[in-house]
Amino acid sequence: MKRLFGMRQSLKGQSRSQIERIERRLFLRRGLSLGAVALLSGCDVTDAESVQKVLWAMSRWNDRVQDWIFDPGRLAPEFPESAITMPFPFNAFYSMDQAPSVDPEGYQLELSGLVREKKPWTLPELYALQPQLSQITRHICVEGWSAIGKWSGVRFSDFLRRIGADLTAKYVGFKCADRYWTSIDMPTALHPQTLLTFRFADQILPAPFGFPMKLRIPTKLGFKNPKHIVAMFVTNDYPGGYWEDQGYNWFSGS
Ligand SMILES: Nc1nc2c(c(=O)[nH]1)N[C@H]1C(S)=C(S)[C@@H](COP(=O)(O)O)O[C@H]1N2
Ligand SMILES: [Mo]
Repeated sequence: MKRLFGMRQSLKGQSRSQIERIERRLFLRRGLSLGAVALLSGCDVTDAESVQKVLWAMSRWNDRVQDWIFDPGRLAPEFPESAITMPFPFNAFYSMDQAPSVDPEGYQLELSGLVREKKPWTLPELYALQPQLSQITRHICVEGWSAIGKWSGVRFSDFLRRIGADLTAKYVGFKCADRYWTSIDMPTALHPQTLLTFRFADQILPAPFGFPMKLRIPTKLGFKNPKHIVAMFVTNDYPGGYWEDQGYNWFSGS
């Protein structure tokens, strides 16, 4: 609502009802573009394909609005150690015993796209990154559960600067050892609470919870937090993701 509030300030002299009318009009105009999508597609609700198309368009429109209201300074709540959920729930698109086992010796993080330093990173090099910090936040899964956990690592913004990423690019994409993939918007990548983590509950990330590396984003839903990251790329071409390509809303954040 940043822009609406800005608008409210610039209208200081106006009466409340006038301001409310203007706000309504702004909402209507945005609402209309959504209605127009449904009208233009001439959607026949018995035709699954055109319904699908309209839903996709609505979700992409939703991404734009969420990006528009995203406040890079707004922080997700943090909690004391006593609030940590134990045992912490596991989730993936497979069962816990099928989590990938990544060989720490042979591991290399591959970098590509709009980054200056494309040299791959070994685990000892990643562990040596400074400064390292810990954060206790709530992880929320679309499947209807949430849990509070502690993750430690480096600010993702520090890492992106270190590799000379183009910070004006639109997206950062991730590929994982279990063939999962996802992508996020650059403002979220640069958010101060977005961490590239190596530890969970003060231990090296256990295999099911994302060894060797998980991107922890407390401002986004669980499925936007990739575990077992093996490659990263910076791009202006929409990369989608494993669940996103099956209909989960891409932005899925606050
Ligand atoms: N590589 C990978 N990352 C993933 C997933 C996955 O299946 N593979 N699942 C996502 C989903 S839906 C959730 S809720 C969280 C679960 O993380 P947890 O096992 O640490 O609770 O990981 C996310 N990141
Ligand atoms: Mo999830």
